[in-house]
Amino acid sequence: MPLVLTRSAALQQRAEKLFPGGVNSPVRAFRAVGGEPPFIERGEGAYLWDADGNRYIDYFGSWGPMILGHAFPPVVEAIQQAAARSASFGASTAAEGDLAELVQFAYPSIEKMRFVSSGTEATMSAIRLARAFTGRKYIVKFEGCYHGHADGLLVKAGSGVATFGIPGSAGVPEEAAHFTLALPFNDVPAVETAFEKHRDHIACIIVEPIVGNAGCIPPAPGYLEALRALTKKRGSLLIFDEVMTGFRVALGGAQELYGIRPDLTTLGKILGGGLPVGAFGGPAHIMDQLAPLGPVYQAGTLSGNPLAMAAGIATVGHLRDHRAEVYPKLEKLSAAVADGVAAAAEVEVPLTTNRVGAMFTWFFTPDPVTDYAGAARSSIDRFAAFHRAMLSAGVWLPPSQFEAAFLGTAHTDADIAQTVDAARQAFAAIASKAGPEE
Ligand code: KE4
Repeated sequence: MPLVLTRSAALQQRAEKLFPGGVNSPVRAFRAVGGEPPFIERGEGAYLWDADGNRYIDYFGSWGPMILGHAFPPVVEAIQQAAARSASFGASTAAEGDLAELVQFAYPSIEKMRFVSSGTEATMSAIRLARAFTGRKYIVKFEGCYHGHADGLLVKAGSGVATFGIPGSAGVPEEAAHFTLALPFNDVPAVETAFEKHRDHIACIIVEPIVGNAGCIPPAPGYLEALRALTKKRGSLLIFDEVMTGFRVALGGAQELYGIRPDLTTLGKILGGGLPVGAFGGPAHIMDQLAPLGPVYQAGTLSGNPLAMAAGIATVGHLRDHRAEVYPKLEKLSAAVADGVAAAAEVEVPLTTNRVGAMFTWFFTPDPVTDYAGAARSSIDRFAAFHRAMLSAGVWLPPSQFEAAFLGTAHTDADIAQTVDAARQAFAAIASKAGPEE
């Protein structure tokens, strides 16, 4: 049954007069999946309600942060209490140290850190630091990985850049992208060749250790170890961009899961419990290159904002204290929904499912997806039809084939059953419309 989106449509009409595409971030526009984007009015636990009162099971969680579910009471209370003491001072507060100590508990590789207000700021700053520390200019990233929208990183990027099929972004002068080498993910020889060619001119490799921005693509066995060995051998820094994987696939992110110690780590999303927080960190001898101690400048008016710190402390503190039950629960529920939907597709629609813990993607292709080229072979039309059908059935999925879906601790077995049932009906409808060639 089609969704009633009367009030959302009116809000979208107004929004398009105020914001390009009616949105404050491109991927929210639903351009890749068609239909009008519902305007969300509130969330609670695993659910969202839109402006017309439609309820959705949320497998998106604000692109990752809401791992404890929406309006998690300890987080709400922490923000309210902090707000009553004023929202911002522009001066140091104890809360920054409290959250930093929680980060250090989960990420032993982070001796010192800096809080910023977004993942983009975290990766941008980490790269500037790596270039200063090594005295080198080139950086290596991977096709389909997205590290935010800093000029030098919008090269063969994932997420919205892949969703809209734009090679990079207008407005980025070639000089800004010149020192960015974009290589295929899960391809060790490509990295070896890049080092052969650029020798000791590569400052760092920045990688999503589990790609989420091309859809979910796990590292091949030994791949991360190879990146670690190659960067050590060549004197380059290894930056794990754990903005998405941090606190998601394990309390200590991918570096805990795979036992790899990067030189620098970037964090975001869950770190702020839904409020704007990013962070970058690593060994003190690298981090102390930052002003006011060293020559690398990096700053932010709202860095370490008291409300954001309060939300982060409540979120990360809960994950730390309850990690023994949280992560096994996320694993069980995520396996159930990922495998359940895959099984529902079996007879109707070819599907490849990639999952690591509570991040997963159903690719509309029968072939394995181990890099961006593989993800790009998916049927975007079928994904769009699936997304629309699931939305109508009250299931909110990321509006792009090149994004990961997420689960949180508020999801229940009943939610999973409803989701799998909706998928079964969606696949039947897709298969009935498909021609023999699809
Ligand atoms: P932000 O600047 O959007 O806070 O973080 C950038 C970023 C950095 N690194 C990784 C691994 C990320 O996933 C992101 C942001 N993720 C996208 C969605 N996959 C943000 C959603 C959006 O652009 O609206």
